Amino acid sequence: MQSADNLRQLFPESPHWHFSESRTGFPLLHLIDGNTQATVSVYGAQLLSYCPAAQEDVLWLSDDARFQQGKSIRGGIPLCWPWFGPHPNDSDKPAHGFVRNRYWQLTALTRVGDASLARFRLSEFDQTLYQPKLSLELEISVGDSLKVQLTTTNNSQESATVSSALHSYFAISDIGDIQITGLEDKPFRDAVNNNSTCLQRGPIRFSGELDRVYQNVDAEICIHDPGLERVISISGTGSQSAVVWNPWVEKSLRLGDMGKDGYRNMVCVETANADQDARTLKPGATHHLVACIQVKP
Ligand code: TA6
Repeated sequence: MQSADNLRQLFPESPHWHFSESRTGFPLLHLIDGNTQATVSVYGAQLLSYCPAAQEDVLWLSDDARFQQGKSIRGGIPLCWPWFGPHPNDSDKPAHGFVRNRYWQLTALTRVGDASLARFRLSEFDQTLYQPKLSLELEISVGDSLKVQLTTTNNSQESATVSSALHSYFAISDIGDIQITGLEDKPFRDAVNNNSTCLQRGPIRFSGELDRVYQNVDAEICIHDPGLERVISISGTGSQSAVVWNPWVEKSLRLGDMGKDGYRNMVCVETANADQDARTLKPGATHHLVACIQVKP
């Protein structure tokens, strides 16, 4: 595990990046581009915060987020890989895979144009959890927009199928006041209605727990937030599925780390390769799952 001090030696701090530690000692990377800032936990290679200039944080992080080894951090952009949701046939394995509960290696910090870029890598997997010889790289680019790219490479001689998601938690004024566009007329699996397949009619609005996996996603998804007077735009590439989720009251209590009424100020819109959008990589193949996030006034 690279400590904050190790990282300072490897990547001498600059006006564009510096390191700190969470209250539990997790190394944190702070990326700066002018008046735009982002914070990334090396544990999980997980974005925790993205504040464009003159904007409130675009990402939501629970007040009760646990920074404990072996647990996922509630908020930001957790990485779900190599399976999305419960393990397909082994309930003893962790939901959403295992890479969000691992320390990654920070391998590069640099400037590209007028953006600050960080690259992380995870290539050693616990063989009891996962056998295929795949490797993972995450690239985060912070500038006027945020680009998150999760790259899977199949280093084996066998094909491998992976489902995954950039499980983005967005900060909103109030769940009752927002609406989400860009998924109109798309089919979705409704996880709170016996996984039935339905069709999206009009914009998405919230009045209770909502947990849907949309397919045939091919356009920008927008979170319209009149309370914060902004629109958060999410565009995916290498993805034809998207997950929209709010746990509401009961599920928040069961989760236990959503904070008091935290559900009112967050919504997940996840750029994914989920369900039938899982991807099969031939030997030597590479797949990029990318989310581009920006705020429009
Ligand atoms: O992406 C939506 C979802 O699959 C929900 O069903 C809920 O389980 C959520 O992810 C959070 O999962 P987690 O394992 O992070 O508590």
